[in-house]
Amino acid sequence: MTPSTQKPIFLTQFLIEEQRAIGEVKPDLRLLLEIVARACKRISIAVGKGALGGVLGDAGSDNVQGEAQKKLDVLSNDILMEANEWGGHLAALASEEMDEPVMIPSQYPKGGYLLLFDPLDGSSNIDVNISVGTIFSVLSCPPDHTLTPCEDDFLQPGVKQVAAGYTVYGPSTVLVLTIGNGVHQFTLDRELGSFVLTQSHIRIPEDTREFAINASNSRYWEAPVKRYIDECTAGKDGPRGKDFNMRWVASMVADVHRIITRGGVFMYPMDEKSREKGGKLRLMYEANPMSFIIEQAGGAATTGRERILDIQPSKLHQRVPVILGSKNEVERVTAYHKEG
Ligand code: P6P
Repeated sequence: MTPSTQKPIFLTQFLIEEQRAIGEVKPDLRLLLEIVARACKRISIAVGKGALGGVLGDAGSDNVQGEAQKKLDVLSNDILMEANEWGGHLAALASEEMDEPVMIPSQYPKGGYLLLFDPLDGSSNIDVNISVGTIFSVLSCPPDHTLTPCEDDFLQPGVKQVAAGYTVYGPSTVLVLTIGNGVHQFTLDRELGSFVLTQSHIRIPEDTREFAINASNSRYWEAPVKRYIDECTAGKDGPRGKDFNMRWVASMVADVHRIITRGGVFMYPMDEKSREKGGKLRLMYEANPMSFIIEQAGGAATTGRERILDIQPSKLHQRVPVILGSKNEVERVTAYHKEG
């Protein structure tokens, strides 16, 4: 699509037309996604100010994960909370930055959805001006719990997501979204203050020559991962018969967006360093939304041993190994795990 020569399609119009396409017009879901997008616009503005906004550096507090919070972590979380508490679409929210799910304040109406988010993923990159992002996931609240939701209501496998998306705050601010009928990209037009459709029905190449992993952890990797990476780095003279390239931004949103854009495989596998915690990345608001998006774009997402979207969660902040991206590469790594 050539945006400059065609009438722009804004997020609202797209969502209305998309919901007609899948046969069910759910105004509440559309309005919820529009609210999240507006919150991401505000986060984009705050992130974009950098040192001029007085929001760089540490907040002087730790989050539920025991990680030092950046000022922008706290601000982004506040923006998403404030934007979503009054809309009437949610029964409750959950965030990487908060231990417990947050109930909708009593003065506001409740709705039938549960929203989970990592308000500013990759925030350790903020102070060095590298892309960061917001990741979000939408579940339906059990109908008999919308007035009295509890943590267990969030513990649904990723296949139950009704929507998922991320916004990457990079050279441009890009929202990537699925409501179960393909993956679509919207770029923030800063003059209009609106997200404009810039790519629809994105498909990830099934093969790739690019992998993303934090290679400093190689001494902790399991044998199947070592085998896969060694084969990639052996290049065209090795068993793969082709050279590979490596990228690692240390910001999942940026690494996944590169894969959505040109293919590749992203790996934060189980390793001896993170085994005790179950992995590095969080299932509910990192792995699940990203896996939904990747699968909707024709890719694959596993822990190395099982499909991520099939995992039955046991805890809100549980962690999992993640291998996702170009289908044939993810299936190869998963096959190596099966071979042991
Ligand atoms: P490491 C960011 O903190 C994050 O959760 C992901 O966005 C990213 O992929 C990963 O951790 C980076 O981890 O160990 O390379 O710093």
